[in-house]
Amino acid sequence: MTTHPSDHIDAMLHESRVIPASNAFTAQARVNREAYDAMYRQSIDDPDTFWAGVAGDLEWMAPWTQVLDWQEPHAKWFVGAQTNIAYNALDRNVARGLGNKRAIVWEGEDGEVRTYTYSQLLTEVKKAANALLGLGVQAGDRVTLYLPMIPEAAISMLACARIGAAHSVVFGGFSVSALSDRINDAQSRVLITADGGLRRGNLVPLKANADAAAQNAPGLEHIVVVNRGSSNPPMQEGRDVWWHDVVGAAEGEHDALPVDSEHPLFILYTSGSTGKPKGVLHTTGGYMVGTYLTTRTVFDLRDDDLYWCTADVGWVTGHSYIVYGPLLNGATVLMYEGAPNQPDWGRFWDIVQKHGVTILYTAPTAIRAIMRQGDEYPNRYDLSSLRLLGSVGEPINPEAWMWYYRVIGGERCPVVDTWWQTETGSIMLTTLPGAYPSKPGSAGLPMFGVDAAIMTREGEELGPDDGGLLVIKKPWPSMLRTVYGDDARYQKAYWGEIRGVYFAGDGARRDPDGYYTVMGRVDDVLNVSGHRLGTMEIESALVAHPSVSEAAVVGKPDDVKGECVVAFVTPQGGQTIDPKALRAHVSKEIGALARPDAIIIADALPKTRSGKIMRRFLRQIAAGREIEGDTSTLEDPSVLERLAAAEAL
Ligand code: 6R9
Repeated sequence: MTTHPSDHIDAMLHESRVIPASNAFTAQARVNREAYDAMYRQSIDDPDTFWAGVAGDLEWMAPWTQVLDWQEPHAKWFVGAQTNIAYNALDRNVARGLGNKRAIVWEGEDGEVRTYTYSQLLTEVKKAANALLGLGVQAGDRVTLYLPMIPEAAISMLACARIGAAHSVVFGGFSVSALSDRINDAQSRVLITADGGLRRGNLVPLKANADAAAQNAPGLEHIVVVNRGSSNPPMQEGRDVWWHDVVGAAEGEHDALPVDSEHPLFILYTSGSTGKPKGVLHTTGGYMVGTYLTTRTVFDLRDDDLYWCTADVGWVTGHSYIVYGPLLNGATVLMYEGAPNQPDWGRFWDIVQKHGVTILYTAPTAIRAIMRQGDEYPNRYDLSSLRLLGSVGEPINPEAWMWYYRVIGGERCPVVDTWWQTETGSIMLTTLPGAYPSKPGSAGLPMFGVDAAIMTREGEELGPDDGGLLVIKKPWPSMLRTVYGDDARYQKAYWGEIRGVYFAGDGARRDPDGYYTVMGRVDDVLNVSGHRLGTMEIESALVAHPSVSEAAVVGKPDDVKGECVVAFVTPQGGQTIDPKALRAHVSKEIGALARPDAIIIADALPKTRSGKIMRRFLRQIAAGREIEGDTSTLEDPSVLERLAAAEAL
């Protein structure tokens, strides 16, 4: 693959292929065209009836008095109802006869396999819930999780939900300071971690990071440690406890706590356009209904499916489509701990063949990385168990879409490209397989209840084929409720950009058939391998280094990662900047995922006379393009030539 990603955007705009699902798939689709049309209509015209109908599939310990209470921009869904999402995911499924069905099939990077039936998972979750209660965790508290992809991650999340404590999962690739910031922001008293997690054969030292983070997290009282790697980390007396001791010794009986529909379920931090990550808060009832419905319909889920989502539970995709959505539906979920290229690039296909995976949900960056290695890897394996493929996290270029469809799906499996966000909680745009044909590169049609539009900054709605800002005009059940501890930021960032609508931060276009093509972020947020990174966050990490005076970070198109990080830095008087040290510094401050791919050292940055850095020009320089646009507002336009001539380190 040698094309440039800017060509991908171009290709997306000119892509005209239309690929229907096979007749065999369409004939049995859970939602066919008539059903989609009718359901979508009702979900927009009469949302109360529509959502009450979906919620009726689940169990509530007290009924709602009102489906939606909307005081813009604050929504309450299933007002006054009580429920418990862990109860719905586990007890309810055991009660309807799924006790012996496999809930989680886990494969470690080292090849170890562990299986939990719904009954076994329920027992483990009850024990973990009792262990957390024993450590003093109460309903309404926040518990931070910093775990590898092991079953205990799902067990911990469900155990928190079971006792009404909100979980805050911090991705295992985040650094010590990112972890302590998140523990402090959420005021967690308990952290659940592991000695380590396997990644490319090495044990990522999670417990050592947790110890270092605890130094700066004075409110932390206990660290629960799962023994994943038998690496024997130091345990601090009185503070640290082993998972196998506290969960192992806990009672196997526990009644799930009925909580209000609007009771906090989790906080998940995500990058925005300022330096400080936002704690996106999701609540119980609406999130449960949204993830339940979308998993069922988008993935056309059946009783005998073996469903595999390759995301990490540290991201929202892991929350909604590894843990909650699939388990609410009584599905069998495959969970894999490690890297896609361990021991080689055939690992995903080895897993598909070995376990008979039927539904695969992964990210374009993984598809492109695997595609680059050639067709030999997938061709070595029998992938005939697959019947549906999904994509999430960033725009998928038509070339990668076609490869996924052809080589992985054997032209037999529909591909669902799903657009959504940490904030939306569940899938918002996608083309339901069996209802409408796919258009490679385009996420497609709105999901139930999603009233999407394309607008200008001024709030003017645009017609077909005009590029603009993607907005959602009505509240939906799984939407975020606020930014934890900062409701003003919630109001401003999401409902204050364009009056009266939810501002997604993405640019998009809708074609005359109503299909949405999402082009990417319009704010200062990068999407690197499907991970959201704020340029301001990286800039503040860079200027925190003693050798750096000023920094500006921009994204550069990348064939595999989608985007990569380019940092422009000016030295602090008299200092020399060592790119290697600077990269290590960013890894330490945020995590390896934020490490700049290129560093350009300059004597000055392009600024307007009022001192604003013109990132637009930096993006052009980073991409090696000609400088375009009016440079006359710059204080010193000659800076641009010097930057363009500078070597990227
Ligand atoms: C689920 C998730 C959200 C941002 C979003 C957008 C990009 C996600 C996409 C997509 C085009 C898709 N994005 N899915 N862009 N097509 N199918 O990824 O959540 O980590 O919060 O990222 O990712 O830019 O705004 P999150």
